[in-house]
Amino acid sequence: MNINQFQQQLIEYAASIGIDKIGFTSASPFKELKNRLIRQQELGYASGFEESDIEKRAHPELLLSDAESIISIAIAYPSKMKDAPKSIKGARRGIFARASWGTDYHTVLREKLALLELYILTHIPDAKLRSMVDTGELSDRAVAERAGIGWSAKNCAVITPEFGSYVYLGEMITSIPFAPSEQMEDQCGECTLCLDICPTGALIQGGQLNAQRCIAFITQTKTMVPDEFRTKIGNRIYGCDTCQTICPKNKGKANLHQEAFTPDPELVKPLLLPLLNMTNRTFKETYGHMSGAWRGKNPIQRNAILALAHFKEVSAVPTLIELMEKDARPVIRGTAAWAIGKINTEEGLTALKKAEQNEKVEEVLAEIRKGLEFYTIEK
Ligand code: B12
Ligand code: SF4
Ligand code: SF4
Repeated sequence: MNINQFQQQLIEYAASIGIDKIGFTSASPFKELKNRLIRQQELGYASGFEESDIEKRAHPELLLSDAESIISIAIAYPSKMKDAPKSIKGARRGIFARASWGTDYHTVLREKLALLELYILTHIPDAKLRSMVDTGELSDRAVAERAGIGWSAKNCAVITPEFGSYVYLGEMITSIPFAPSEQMEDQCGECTLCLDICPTGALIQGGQLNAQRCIAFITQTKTMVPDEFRTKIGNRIYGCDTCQTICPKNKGKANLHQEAFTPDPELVKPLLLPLLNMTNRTFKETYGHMSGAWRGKNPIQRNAILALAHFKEVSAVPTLIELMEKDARPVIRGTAAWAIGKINTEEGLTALKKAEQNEKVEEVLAEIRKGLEFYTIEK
């Protein structure tokens, strides 16, 4: 088997099964990444969602014996939606970030990687292979950057010249000595638009994120949203795209060709009010196929309450009062209390005063009092 010839064949096969970009790198350790991961942890900037074993993250040879190379793949996802419904008074809507549009990308990329594995094994039966997407040990971005898929940009994303930053990444460690692809030059230059626009100042400097301040992270937590972020979250109910939508390298990159990621506008820009009373079962049936559903319905409902507060949606007050009085989850009761205060109706004031007498959980009581404070501030 001529490896160079097979590599070319593999590149062609990848294109034929809908992989938008493929690159190759050696399986040597990711030394710079290792230092960076240690530093991020020391600074308290990590999210906690990433693999905690830094050795495994930096050393592909620990994940596959005889590791020689890593194949990196990128699949583009859309930045534009057809027939987006309008968010209007009385019918306010939230927004799921683009990375949650259509079918969960983990499913799509894993299927493509499984096909690639099959193809390789039919030609090289004794090859050792190990694929991963997002939830694996490796840094998908660090692999993609070294495999020439794109450059590591100031907004942290790996940006491709063809599809902008709107690409999902995955990889396969292999025992085959494929030739490495050429790395790409940084193309951010002097631009700092993403750093300037980030609503929470989460981008500390080009390429460095404090995940604890990043709205994409905050929308996925299960606790009360810290006060300073409650208004900044806007109507985002999952993820945040702001540092990508502002990026000039994404201009004109609609990426509509991957059908699996075509969004259902009613699902990715859903009405907020119906979300609040959704059962677990309905949530799973309706949103279960989207990547944004991975943390369950609770964070989505909490974020939907914050979005209604953002719009000061008066018609939501009766439902919010019901949640504050009856919901079993303290985070939902507390967030509803805060939202009622923010929306600031007379009906809300009466309900908050009553709740102050009845609520037993200290964390929720604190939110009820914050809700009441809005009446002294705003009237
Ligand atoms: C944890 C995590 C998060 C966390 C933290 C994000 C972060 N920036 O670290 C949170 C929840 C905030 C998050 C948010 C998002 N995420 Co995320 N996330 C991950 C995950 C699981 C691990 C990332 C990680 O380890 N970060 C730690 C940092 C230190 O490493 P890194 O970003 O992986 O690698 C880069 C840096 O280390 C840098 N670097 C290394 N050394 C040095 C040295 C210097 C000096 C500098 C400047 C940089 C530098 O270069 C590497 C390559 O770019 C990956 C999947 C995976 N297994 O890799 C997906 C992943 C990074 N996420 C992804 C996406 C799409 C998103 C969102 C856009 C989703 C959304 N719309 O809300 C946002 C973007 C937020 C942002 N600005 O980064 C994609 C990115 C695709 C791409 N084109 O880049 C990934 C790869 C998932 C996937 N398989 O497609 N995510
Ligand atoms: S995803 Fe949003 S909050 Fe996070 S760094 Fe980008 S703009 Fe800032
Ligand atoms: S907005 Fe500018 S600095 Fe930020 S990633 Fe895009 S090109 Fe780079």
